[in-house]
Order: sequence, then structure tokens, then C-alpha cells
Amino acid sequence: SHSHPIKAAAEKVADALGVGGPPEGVPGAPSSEPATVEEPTEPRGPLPPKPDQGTPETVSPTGQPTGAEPTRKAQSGPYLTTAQGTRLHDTDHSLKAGPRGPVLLQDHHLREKIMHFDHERIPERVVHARGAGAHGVFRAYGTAENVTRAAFLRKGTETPVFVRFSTVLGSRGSADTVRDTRGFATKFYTEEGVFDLVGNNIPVFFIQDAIKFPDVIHAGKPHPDREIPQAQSAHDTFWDFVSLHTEAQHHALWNMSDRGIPRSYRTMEGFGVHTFRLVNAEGETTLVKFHWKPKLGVHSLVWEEAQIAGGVDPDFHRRDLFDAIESGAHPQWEFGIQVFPDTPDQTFEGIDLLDSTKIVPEELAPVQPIGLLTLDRNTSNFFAETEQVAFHTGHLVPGIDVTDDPLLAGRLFSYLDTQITRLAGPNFNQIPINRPHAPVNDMLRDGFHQQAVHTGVAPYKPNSLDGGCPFFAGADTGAYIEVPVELPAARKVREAPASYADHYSQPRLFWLSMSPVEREHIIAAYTFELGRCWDNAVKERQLRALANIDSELCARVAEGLGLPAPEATEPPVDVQPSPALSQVGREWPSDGRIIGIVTDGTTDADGVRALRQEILTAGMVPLVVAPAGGKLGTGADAITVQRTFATARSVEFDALVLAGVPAPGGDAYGARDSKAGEANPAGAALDPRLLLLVSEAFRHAKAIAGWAGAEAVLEAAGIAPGAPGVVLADGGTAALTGLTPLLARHRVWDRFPAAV
Ligand code: HDE
Repeated sequence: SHSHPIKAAAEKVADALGVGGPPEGVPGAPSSEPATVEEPTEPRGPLPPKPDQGTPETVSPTGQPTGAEPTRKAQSGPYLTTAQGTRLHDTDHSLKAGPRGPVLLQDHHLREKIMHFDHERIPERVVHARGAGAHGVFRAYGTAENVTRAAFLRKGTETPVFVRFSTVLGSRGSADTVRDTRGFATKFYTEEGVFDLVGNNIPVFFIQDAIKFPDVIHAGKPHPDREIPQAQSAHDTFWDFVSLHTEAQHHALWNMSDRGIPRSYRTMEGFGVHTFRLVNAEGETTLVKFHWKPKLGVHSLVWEEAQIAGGVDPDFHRRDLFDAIESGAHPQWEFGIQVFPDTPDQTFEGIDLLDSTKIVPEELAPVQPIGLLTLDRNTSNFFAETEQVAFHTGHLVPGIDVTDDPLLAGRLFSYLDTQITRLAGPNFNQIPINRPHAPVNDMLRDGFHQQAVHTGVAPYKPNSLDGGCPFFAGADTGAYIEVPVELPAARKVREAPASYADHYSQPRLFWLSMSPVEREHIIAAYTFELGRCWDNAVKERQLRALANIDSELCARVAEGLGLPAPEATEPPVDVQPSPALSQVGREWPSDGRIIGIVTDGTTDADGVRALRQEILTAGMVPLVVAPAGGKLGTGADAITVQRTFATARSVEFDALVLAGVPAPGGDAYGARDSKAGEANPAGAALDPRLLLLVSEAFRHAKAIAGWAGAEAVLEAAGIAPGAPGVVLADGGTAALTGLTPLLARHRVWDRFPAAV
């Protein structure tokens, strides 16, 4: 019962992923003849943006909407110019004294070109350097109106947003699929000014007090002597810190779970982590935790897949997000809040709401949906938007306030401060991507990279010379009207509240909430990471921490490391599991899933064409794989091969369909050098790349279907025809019918623990 837009989206994904142009047989697709690209001879204006790419909103440097004024775009006019707008007639040759003579210093164009190039890079973010961003829209359900007066949460209000996803530890060019926390930062350009929700895909943090942030990051970053390993937590300094500073155990456990290796940014949850305070129109306050719930469900990679993807496609997540949006398969998240009464003790059911190493299980406080986020537009320039976007936890709108979480307090300082170095000065709010969409009328002046030409003579208050302008908002519309929260009489101390000393009850809660296969993954992850450590004292200390989480977890990891399992030093805590934390056992829409149709020279092209169409109709993405590039079948409706045995790797596919028929007198999928359209030589050996593709997909617990000929391939790959999640059918329709429910569960969980 998929609607037409999803089908159209899937068609476009297939198209975007293909190497050979638009999918054949799709109504409205242009003819399969590639259009000839003509070399332009006449001067013409800059290329128009792609349909899903717009330039930043038309606003003045300080955010004032400019109405009809043209957008401040970098390129205009048909001719190449210098930065001063002077037309150029040559950009390929330096000015020299004769063709073989010395280059002349007076060549301004040469100097300007090289000078600018030399300064193209800005410092990368000290954390979260690697990321991908997209534009979208947030629509409020109105269900939060009773707890907050924030205008963008009023029923039906639509607010433009920009979201940046990221990893934490790696450099800007590092791989997407490493085991790490993911950032999930959202900028809401509301009519009341910018609200930034700078969250992560893991609901807890390593530390309870911001003063520890440099410590945990120094421990996680590469070793200072050789700057290795890149984008990894699997090294001594990280586990040294985590094992000594046991409040980090909870976050580290989430990292070691499947949450540390998401399948896609589109299938990640997001969390505000801290408790925030909402204020409604009556001035009443509520404590909340923010959640993002992906419409496609929460899905992860398996570790071997993540490692392979890190090599064969380091841009795995960035590409996935971009392709999906470009094709019209717009990812969506429901925004939700867990609501707690704002009591003086700031706890809920005994859980300290000011401790960012703790969650409140959804079973105790359900997540109430308050709006829908849709990402529908890619960036048109990565640097201008994704690199220059500057989030800040202190960018708050009326109706949303902070709490006294000491981790949040440090962030309120840090995010402004870091931009001074990264974006070189205090005027980063004037960079197009950071400009509010609400009018800006501040009294901030001058500074590096000032873009605005301010008028008036009195940037101070009170003034009479500028007529007293600008004026104050009324107390009912203004921001930063702090809630007059009663503070307990206190003396200055450097200490944490007693509840912050509980480091093990919640890791244990998480562990007990996992399904058996998720526990296996966690055990394997710790065994891998600690196995990569060199110092035995670090491993032994971390095993002692694991003993306090769960004795079986500790014993299994110790066994893998070949070390004795220590006893717990703290009595096991009696906690109730939270089933909502497990990713296994639920069914989700299979929209956008990528299905590899593996063919060879003997495959029936009509069958493949029909199957492709059925996959598209179901809102999924077919990719045709063959031993070599080219076409399947002949004539106008020949099918373009999109991946070859050389370019395909199992990690790209959510499921495989082996669509072959045995060649007369030979095996299907025959010899390595068979070509599309040619029968395979009798008895030829199966291509090892095909066997790798199939056996990896099986090992990664992906559904595999096939018809005639598939059995031989499965057998050669060592897969029993009756294995779980293997569908042997009599054709494409039956194969897809068999695959669909398997895809809804994301993986064939029954294949574990034999699978990796
Ligand atoms: Fe951040 N963090 N952080 N952080 N953080 C930054 O800001 C910091 C923390 C998060 O896509 C920096 O502009 C401190 C928690 C995200 O641009 C910096 C502390 C959470 C992003 C900074 C924390 C986050 C950042 C680096 C401890 C989840 C990427 C560049 C008190 C709730 C935003 C920048 C983007 C980025 C500091 C802890 C999330 C240095 C001091 C907890 C998603 O300001």
C-alpha cells in the first residue's frame, strides 16, 4: 500500500545510484541513449542549481529579510573574473618574461589565485569534524503548547531547519562507519530567532561535569606521538580513561552496542541528552528530555560491514543521506519529549535529571510526539553550509530554558568560544547558513569579517540620539527571561552530588535490556577494542568495570582476551530492563532498502525487468549487478547493469536476489570473464567475487532470495538452502514476497550467533 511519491522516490534513488543513466522501462524516463554533452562555445551565466539545491535564504547579513533583493550568490555573470570583478582572458599561464623566462611578480591574477587557494582551509571542528548536513522543515503538532510558549511548537507552524550529523573523534576526512557516537545537531530558524538543539544519537554522555571534556576527548583522540589511531576508540588511552573514570562506562557501553555503528543517519535516534526546562504562557515550568525518532526505525550495521564500508566507501553515510534526499526519499524523524514535573529535587522516579550519564526509561516516561522533521534539500555547497554552520546550546527561544546540569553549563560557554577560532571572529552569525530568519537588530559592532553596514550613531542603550532605538520587547515576547528558580542556600564547592556516584545501575539496565544477539555484539565489540589495547593493566581495569555491570559480560570478554575474569567490586544493582532500548524484534517500513539483483550472461532479462519494477513499486531500490558492465537483453528495453562484480560489495545492499538460470551445460554466474549476453562456458568455476558477495551478505544476516540457478551459488558459498532468511522461489515475484517481511525486521536475527 505504498503511495506514489515513495515509488517515484525509489525510482530516482535507483537512477541516482546507477552508473548507466535512468532506469529502463520506467514511465517518463528519457530514452536510454546517453545525451551527448556539448562543449559550450558561447558565454553564459552560471549553471542553475539542481532541483533540490537552493542557495541560503535571502536575508541581509544581519538577518533582515531582503524581500525582492537578489540572493547574495557567489557566482554571477558569464565571464571569469578576479575577486575584484575584473574580467580575465587567461587563467592557465603565469605572466613570464618570454615563454621560458622567469615568472613576473606583477602577475596579480597568479598571486590572488594562489593566495586564496593557500587559505581555503579553515580549522576543522575540534570534535565532530566529520559530518554531513541537509536542509528541511519542521512541522509542529501543537501537542507541546500546554508546556511551552515557543512559537515554533504551535500547531501547524512550519519552521525551516538545517541538520548536521557527525562522528565525534575522527578528522574531517575520516570514514563514516567507525564505531563512535554520532552528532545530531538541528538549527531551527524560527520566527522568534534561532533555536539550536545540539544532540547525539546516544542519550547519555561520558562525563557529568564539563570540566572533564578535554580529558575524555584527549583520551579518545589519536595518541599524540604518532597521531594514530584515526577515528577509533580501540586504543589504550581511551580505555585507560574510561576504566579509571567509571562514570563513562554507560556511554562506552552504548558505543560498544550496535548504536555505535548506525546503518544510516536516516536510521538513528537523536537525543538532547540534558534535561531542559520548558516554560508555558502562564509561566509554569516543566522539565523535559528531547528525542528524535526516525520513521524508518533504528538500524545498525554489523561490525564487519562497518569495517568493510570504511574501506570501500568511507562516505557511506554521507552518500546515503545525499542520495536519499536527492531522489525524493526524504528522511523523517518525529520530535518528542519526555515530560517530568519541575520539582525542587530535579529527579524523576529516583533518577537524577541533572546527571547526563542517566536516562529515564521510556517505560517510566513515554516519549510524547510534538512535531515532525523532514529533510528535503541537500546542500549546494558543503563548505558554505555544512562546514560553516555553527551550533550553540545557548541559542534558545522563549519557552525553552536550560537546567543546572553542570555538563550543559560548560557547553553554554564552549560553543560560542570555539567559533572564534574556527570561524575566525565574532561575526560568524552573519555567515549565510547561520543567519537567523527573524529580523536582527543588535548593538554588536565591527570585528573581523563584519558584513553589515550598520546605520545610526548610537549602538548603545539608553540613547536619545537614535531616537531611543531599538526598543525592548515586552516581557511576554522576549527571550532569556530566566525562570526565577529558587536556588538552595549553598557554599562554593568543587564536588558532585551523592547520586552522581552511581556509575553501574544504568549500564546494567542497558545490558539487561538487550536481546541475546545484541549482547553477543557487545561482547564482540569489547573483545575487539580491548584486544587492540596494549597495556594489560588497562584491560584488567576495564574488566573490573565490566564485572560491576554484569558477570557474564565480564567473563565472556575476559575469555576472548585470555585474561582471568575479576569479581565485581560493587554488589549487582537490581534494575528493571527497558525493552524500548533494544533494536531487535520490531518491524519497520522497508522504504528505500537497496536490493541487489545479481545477474549473469544467461539471466532472463524479462524476469529482471519485472522484478525491478516490483521493487520500485514497493518503494525500494533495485540495483542490477552483473559480471561486467553493459546491458542485459537487447533493443530499446535492454536493462542497464549498475554494478559489476568489480564495483559491487555486499555492504551496499540490504538484500540480494540471485536472478539466474543455469546456462545450458554450465553453471549460472559462470566464469570470471563472462560477458553480459554471452552464455557461460560449460563447467566454469564460479567467480570468487560473486561467492564473496553472497557469503558476506549471508554472514551479515541479510535476506537472500533467488530462483533457478541460485541453489548452486548458495551451495558453492557454503549456505544451506534451508538456512534462515534464504528464500528459494520460482521467480521474481515470489522472491520479493519472501524478502519483504525479512526486510521489515532489518536483519535475519536467527542467523546469529553463527553470523558475525
Ligand atoms: Fe559538543 N562541542 N561539547 N557535545 N557537540 C562541539 O562545537 C563541548 C557534548 C555536539 O555539527 C564543538 O562548533 C563541550 C554533548 C555536537 O557543528 C565544541 C562539551 C553533546 C557537535 C563542543 C560537549 C554534544 C558538538 C566543536 C562538554 C550531545 C557538532 C565544534 C561540556 C548532547 C555540532 C563546535 C556541529 C560540537 C564542546 C559535550 C554534541 C568544542 C565543552 C553532551 C552534535 O564547542
